[in-house]
Amino acid sequence: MLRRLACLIAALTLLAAPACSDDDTDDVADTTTSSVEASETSQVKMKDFSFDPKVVEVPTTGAALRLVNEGTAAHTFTVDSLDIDQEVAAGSQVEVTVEALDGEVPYYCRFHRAQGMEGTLRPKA
Ligand SMILES: [Cu+2]
Repeated sequence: MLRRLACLIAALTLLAAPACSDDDTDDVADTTTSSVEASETSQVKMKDFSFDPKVVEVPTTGAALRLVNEGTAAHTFTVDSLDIDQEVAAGSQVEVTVEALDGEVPYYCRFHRAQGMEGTLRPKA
């Protein structure tokens, strides 16, 4: 995440940063090719500026989450404790794998957390 942040800052400074594109590709691959086998797919909608549902239940086997951005802005699905930081462009969707949880963990959108764009991942009982 720090590397991405540094990359972002570099991109903003230079207004163009072709050197950063490799890093972004790697991050996407890491997130989408996780070794965890998910048993079911849940959908999390991203809007301007909230998640639906706010509380996402994750089965003990882990889950594939389809992130659907229905908003007009780019959003991220970010879970610090699981090292997930997935950006989803407006109008597109991305699937991420979430491993089994020991307890509730917060997730949020990096761009709009201040607007209350956050939620909770909860282990399914
Ligand atoms: Cu957002």
